[in-house]
Amino acid sequence: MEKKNVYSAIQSSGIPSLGNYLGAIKNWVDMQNEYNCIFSIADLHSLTVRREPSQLRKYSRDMFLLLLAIGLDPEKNIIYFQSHVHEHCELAWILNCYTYMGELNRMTQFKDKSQKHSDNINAGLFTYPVLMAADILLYDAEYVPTGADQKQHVEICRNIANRFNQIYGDTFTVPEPLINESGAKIMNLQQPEKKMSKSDDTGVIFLFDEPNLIMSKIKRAVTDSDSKIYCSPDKPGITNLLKIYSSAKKISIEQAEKFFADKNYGQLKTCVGEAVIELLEPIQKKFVELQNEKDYIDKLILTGKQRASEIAHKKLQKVKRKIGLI
Ligand code: AQP
Repeated sequence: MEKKNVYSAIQSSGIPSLGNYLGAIKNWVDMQNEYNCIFSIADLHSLTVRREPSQLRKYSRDMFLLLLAIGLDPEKNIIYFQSHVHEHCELAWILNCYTYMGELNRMTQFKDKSQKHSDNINAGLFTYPVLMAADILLYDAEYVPTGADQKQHVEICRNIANRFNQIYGDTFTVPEPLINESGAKIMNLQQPEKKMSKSDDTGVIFLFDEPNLIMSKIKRAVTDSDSKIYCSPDKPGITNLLKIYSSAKKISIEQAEKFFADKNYGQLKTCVGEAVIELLEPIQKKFVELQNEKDYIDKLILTGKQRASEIAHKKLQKVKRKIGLI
């Protein structure tokens, strides 16, 4: 049986957070044997917020190393930088002409990010989902593994693909989101009603945090005045810690609740801290090793670009033919 295609991406907008890891990239590793996987570092998406060029360069390269450090095999998977494949921008322009302002206006991420960056509400922030649709549709992805926050963007991608297919006949594969429930939305440790983001200043665990820092951030996590450990909408802090624990330990939420039933908040925090440290330590070690392999990494970056470009080029040619471009 032919393997199905999977596409996913991560912005190089900072040091990845525990949310990015548990909600998205950890699942990529689990998928690499079963699917044809194409993973990109969405450096163009990262431009929607102003960045220091040297910092963006560093975050982007570090992200590439990190994807290898978490266990993605660069031969099995196509791993590349979005900006290395110009077809993404070309297709995004075309798809802009098949996307309605009303659809984009409904995107909650646009609303959230406009609030967060009120001094720079640029058109890229608004059309972000169209570029994301181009990313996915270029590679005929059947599945898009993602955190719950990106579900709406996959929905709009499906709408655009269906609309295009209806007008021009079968052109794009219509993708489905794949959301891993236990890590789907890891919340900020200081504001557990808000998702953890790599660009947050506080309440975030970064994948390169040292063990002591991880433990102290978890010890300072906001909880509540009750003392019972279970998941509930009125216990967002405790629910978040249980989610982190169950996802890090690969157990169900119910198993985590059972394990902590007779323990107190202090014990919960220590166990969560230890689980996260145990999860991240081997990744951090591998990342440091890869930093010393510059030539090898440069070669992989080039190979990723070539492999992705080949697929993207064919698809864009097809689209151009269909819509009547010479
Ligand atoms: N808190 C989260 N819990 C679960 N999954 C999450 N993801 C992000 N935050 C969480 C998932 O990580 C993948 C990569 O995300 P991205 O970097 O492309 O964009 P984002 O969703 O905007 O991530 P951040 O960390 O919030 O970035 P900034 O701070 O730059 O805006 C996606 O699959 C996402 O769902």
